[in-house]
Amino acid sequence: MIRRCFIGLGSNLDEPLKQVSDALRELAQLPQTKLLRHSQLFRSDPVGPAGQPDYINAVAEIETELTPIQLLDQLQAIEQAHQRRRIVHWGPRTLDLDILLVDSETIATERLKVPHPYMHEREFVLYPLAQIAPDLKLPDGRRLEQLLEQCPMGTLEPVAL
Ligand code: A4P
Ligand code: MG
Repeated sequence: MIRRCFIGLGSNLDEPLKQVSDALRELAQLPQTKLLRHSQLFRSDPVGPAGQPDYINAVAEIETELTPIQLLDQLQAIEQAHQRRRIVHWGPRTLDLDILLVDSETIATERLKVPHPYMHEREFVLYPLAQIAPDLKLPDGRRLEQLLEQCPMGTLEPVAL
């Protein structure tokens, strides 16, 4: 079975632009997986604890034969390879890979919650997502367009590379 998934990428430590660009290449190399497209890279102020560096974020769309848990395992292996330091919740990180959506499935287990619980209110997820999937709907029927209306861009800006 092939599933279409959206992955959120974020980094604010150790050359965030390189962390996210490298991670996009690594997504493309996952087994049984095809990288279909990805957004531009975006810069924004941190959401959460203040005093941490700016973030770089992007969203990627993939097609995969991996199960959602297998995909999570693979993403966590990539995070580990980027020497992610898990210190503070919502704190600085070298690389954060979130599964945003898996087709129109809803998953509510201890290890995996899909849609990602905060995606609908985060400008650094919604605007990159809109670049690659403007007509997207969440499993609960809400349209991306609607969510964007309630989510100002704030400090988010595309990075010119
Ligand atoms: N997990 C459950 N559901 C998922 C999912 N859909 N995708 C579990 C990925 N993982 C999922 O993750 C903890 C556990 O969540 C995993 O072991 C997995 O089993 P984590 O990434 O270590 O935890 P965390 O990052 O400390 O917390 P959380 O809630 O994931 O933080 P977020 O939501 O990732 O937010 N500001 C800007 N501007 N840009 C950012 O990217 N990111 C954060 C982190 C805060 N502020 C930010 C940004
Ligand atoms: Mg996370």
